[in-house]
Amino acid sequence: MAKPMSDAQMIASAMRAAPANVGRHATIMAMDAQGKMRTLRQGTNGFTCIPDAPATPGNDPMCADKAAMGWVNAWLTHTTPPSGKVGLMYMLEGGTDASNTDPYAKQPKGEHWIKTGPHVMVVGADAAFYDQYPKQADPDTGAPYVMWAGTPYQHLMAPIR
Ligand SMILES: [Cu+2]
Repeated sequence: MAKPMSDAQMIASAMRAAPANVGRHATIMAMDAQGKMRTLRQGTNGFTCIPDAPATPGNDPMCADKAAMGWVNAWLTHTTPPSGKVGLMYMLEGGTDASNTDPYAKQPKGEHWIKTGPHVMVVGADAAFYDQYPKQADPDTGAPYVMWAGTPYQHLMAPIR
């Protein structure tokens, strides 16, 4: 694991997840070693940005609106995401995920990490929304695809470049 970032470094990392004008006014939260969230800076625009997760090989800060943050918290606590709340998340630095099928995989099982370039995510939508998109275990990450399909945490990964 990389050496821990300072609070200032975490804030800078988190803000890079979103367009500058969103990151600037966002709340910044970081996860401690126990997986608990800590507020580094209070924001005003309803977005919460989280710095790169050092446990994954890629640089993957994220920035979530209020509904998406509820979804993130549900994922972290293994609870059911609130229903009927569609959320938007920015990951403009891209991301790496251990698995496209297992929301809690920490390492790829035999296969490679799922690498996605700069993208936005849509969480909490109806199944019919996700049914429009591919759901392969090893997706083409250059076009929109569903991550963690068929789980309570399925979401759309939509590259923007
Ligand atoms: Cu993502």
